[in-house]
Amino acid sequence: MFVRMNSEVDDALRRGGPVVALESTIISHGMPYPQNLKTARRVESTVREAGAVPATVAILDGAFQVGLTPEELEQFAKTADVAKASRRDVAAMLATGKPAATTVATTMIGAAMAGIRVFATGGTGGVHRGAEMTMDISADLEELARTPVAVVSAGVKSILDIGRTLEYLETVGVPVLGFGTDEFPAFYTRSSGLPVTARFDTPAEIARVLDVQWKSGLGGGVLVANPIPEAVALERDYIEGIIEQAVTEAGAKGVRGKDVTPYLLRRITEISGGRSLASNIELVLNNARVAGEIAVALSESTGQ
Ligand code: PSU
Ligand code: MN
Repeated sequence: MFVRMNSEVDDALRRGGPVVALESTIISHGMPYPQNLKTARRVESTVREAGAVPATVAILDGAFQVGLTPEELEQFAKTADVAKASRRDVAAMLATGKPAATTVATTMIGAAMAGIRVFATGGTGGVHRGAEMTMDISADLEELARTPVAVVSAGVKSILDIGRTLEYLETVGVPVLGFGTDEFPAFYTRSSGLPVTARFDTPAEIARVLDVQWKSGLGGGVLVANPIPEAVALERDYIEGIIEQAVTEAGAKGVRGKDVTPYLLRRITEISGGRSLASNIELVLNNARVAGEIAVALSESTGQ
């Protein structure tokens, strides 16, 4: 009732074919126009090249729309004031029929409603630096705990407290699978010094773990951590300096609540003069490819 699929996604799911969900907040609040639109289109093509059907998710006309038309994609890329909807915002958005972009948490909700098991993004939300004072912890983490979707990301940006984010995921029982890595990646850099739950080197092995997670009744989500390609990774000291500046500015300006993450993402792009954006785009494409391959492997092994 509250989910609508385009016909391509619907057909693929009916025959047990591979589908990859994609989020819309990364388009509306995560990257500037026009790079956001160009990236969203390239991400969809990358999923197709891997053999899966892309399904960008957003809230439109009182339902989760799973699979956007090119015009709808453009609307989310160009409308500066489109709302960002996390779990707590969903009922109000659906009831009023207002359009909203979906975060990792709400894209997982829409994907699960549609029956999609694999989702590609850039980075997820997590425990913010200073959360011991602000209690700013992304709803993405609780969603990972409860909703059975695998999220392929390049780890989390160090705008967050990566150690506490992993502690939280451990507490709520979310497997963090390293794709070709023993270490949890830190978005712009390949390492964080912190271990993943388990390492796997092929999409088929990841698909097998997902199948066990869900068939065994363990349920909930899985975070697949896929490091940024070496060639486009940034130097740790360079990006850390920029992130610290952005976090300090956000504190001084009193930025709060759902505005914190979009503010930091925008400032990091501005301060780096677009250098961070180029890396961000490449890691998202890399995640889309790996998610496509995992979706294909899952579909081949389980027909879902
Ligand atoms: N981190 C990024 N890029 C993003 C986001 C996070 O590197 O675009 C977006 C995602 O949509 C994520 C959301 O789900 O920010 C988290 O927001 P919050 O911290 O308010 O939960
Ligand atoms: Mn928050």
